[in-house]
Amino acid sequence: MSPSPIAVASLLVAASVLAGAASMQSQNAAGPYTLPPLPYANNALDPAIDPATMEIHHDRHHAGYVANLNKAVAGLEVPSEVEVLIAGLDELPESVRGAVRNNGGGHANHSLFWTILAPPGTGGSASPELAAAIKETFGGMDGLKAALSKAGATRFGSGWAWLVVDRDGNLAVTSTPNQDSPLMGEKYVDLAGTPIIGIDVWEHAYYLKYQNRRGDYLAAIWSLMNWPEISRRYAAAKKAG
Ligand code: MN3
Repeated sequence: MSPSPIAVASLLVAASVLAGAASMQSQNAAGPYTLPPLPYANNALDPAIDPATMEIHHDRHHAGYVANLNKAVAGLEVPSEVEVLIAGLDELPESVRGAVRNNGGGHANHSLFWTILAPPGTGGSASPELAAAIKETFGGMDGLKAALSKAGATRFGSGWAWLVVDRDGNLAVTSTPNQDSPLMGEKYVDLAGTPIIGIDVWEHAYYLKYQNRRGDYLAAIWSLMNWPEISRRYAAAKKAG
C-alpha cells in the first residue's frame, strides 16, 4: 500500500526540519563566537596602516583567535559576549582558562581595536564629557597621546596599550602583555577596568610597514582615533560603573 499524500508531505516536512537542524548544528560547531567584519575597507586606514597589514591582521590573526576560542569552549555553556566571557575567567574549568585568556582576550581586544579606528580625517572629536576627563587626568589631548605612546613603547614584547575607565570611574593609561585585557580583573592585570582605547603593539600590527619602528606606528595611529566611538564607550562605561 503506498503512503497517502498527507503522509508524504509530513515526511518531507520532517526531512526538511532535520536538514535544518543539521545545518544549524554545523553552524554551532563553528560557534559560539564569530569574526566581526572590518567596519571599513582594508585600505581605509592607509597610509597610517597599509592594506596588507589590515588584511592579514583581521582575516588571519583575528580569525585565528576566534577559531581557537571556539575550539577551547566547545561543549561548554558560555556567555554570548566575549567581553563577559573574559571578565569571568575564574568561572571556567581550569583546563580551558589559559586558552580562553589568550584567544578570548585576542577576540575581545581586536573587536574593540577595529571600531576605535577611523579613516584619516574622519575621526571627529571627543564628547565634552570625555574631553573634560582627559583634560583633568592628562592635562589635555597631547598629554593622553604621550601617556598612551609611552605605555605602548615601553610594553616589552607583545601586548596592548590601553585607556581605561577604572573601577572608580576615572581615566587611566596602562598596558598588558600578550592578549590580556583590563576586563579580566585585578587577578590577571595590573589595572582593571573598562577599555575605551586599545592599541595593538604586537609586531603583526605594524611590522610590514614600520619594521622595528614601533614609535612611528604609535604616532601614526593617533591620527586614526574614532572619537565618537571612544566617547560612546566612555559614556557606557561611566553609566555601567
Ligand atoms: Mn593583533
